[in-house]
Formats: sequence, structure tokens, C-alpha cells
Amino acid sequence: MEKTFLMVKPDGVQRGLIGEVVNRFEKKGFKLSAAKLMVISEDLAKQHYGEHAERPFFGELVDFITSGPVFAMIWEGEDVVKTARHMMGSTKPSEAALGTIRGDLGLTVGKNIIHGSDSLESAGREIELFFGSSTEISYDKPVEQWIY
Ligand code: RTP
Ligand code: MG
Repeated sequence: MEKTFLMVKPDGVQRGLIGEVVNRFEKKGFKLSAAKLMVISEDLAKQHYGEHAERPFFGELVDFITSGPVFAMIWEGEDVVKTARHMMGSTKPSEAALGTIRGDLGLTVGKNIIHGSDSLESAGREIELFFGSSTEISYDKPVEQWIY
């Protein structure tokens, strides 16, 4: 099954929005297969956002993403990479549609609540970077078992 890497950024953790974010992906029907609260090292931040190394905001981005705990997750499901990006909304909260996480909850481009892999290739790279192969849980999620 397709997988993506999602992360509640330090602003989302500090504002108490981990549950809100997890809830949206759970309600959508995706499956959580790994999660951890962690503080990102400067080295990991530079690898994770390596594609932006030459951009003027790179220093600020690294400072921000390492400034406090993040909640890192792996989610599974059909087309989860693309669908999660839709659910997150545009990078700039001012341009993100209402109903999306950034549109409903975000304030500024630098502090936009959530990160999500932008392609299958990035998802593979980011999952390896944050989780290696160790902590992922494989389980069935038969909804019918719990409800009438
Ligand atoms: P992310 O990687 O965090 O999921 O966000 P994204 O794909 O929607 O946006 P991306 O272009 O990858 O940019 C990464 C993060 O850099 C910050 N940014 N600041 N000051 C600026 O103009 C600017 N542009 C981007 C944002 O926090 C964005 O999420
Ligand atoms: Mg990105």
C-alpha cells in the first residue's frame, strides 16, 4: 500500500493541534503505521529540506523546524501522497482553501502547521530519513469488527 510521511511542525505541536491533524487523516480513512514525538537535529533538518538549501528562507526554515518537538508520522492508503497534500492545502495559508488544514488553521507561510511528502519518491526518502525500517507497525484495520 502507498505510504507518505507527514509531520506536525513545531507551531502545530505548541498550539495543541496534533490531535486535530491526526483526526483528519483517521476520519478520511487512512491508516497510521508509525508515529513519534521528536526534536529534529540541525543535520536532519538540512537533509530533509535539502532541496531548499539555496533559497533565501533556508536558514529560517531550519531554525524553525528544529525549534521544538515535531510529531512525525507514516500514513498508508490508496493515493495517500496526493490526497494528503490536498488535505494540507497550499503552502501559504493565505492561499489555502478553507476545509484544508492550512486553510483552516495556518497563519503564515513559515508556520503552516504540517509537512507532507510531495511525491512518492520524496515519501520513500523521508520515511527512510525519519524512521529507517525499525518502528513501522503492520496491522489489519477491519472496521467491521468494531461497529455494527
Ligand atoms: P512542506 O515541504 O513543509 O510540506 O511545505 P510545501 O511542500 O508546501 O512547501 P515547500 O515549497 O516544500 O517549502 C517548504 C517550507 O518552507 C517554508 N517556506 N517559506 N518564506 C517563504 O517564502 C517560504 N516559502 C516556503 C514553508 O514553511 C514551507 O512549508
Ligand atoms: Mg515541500
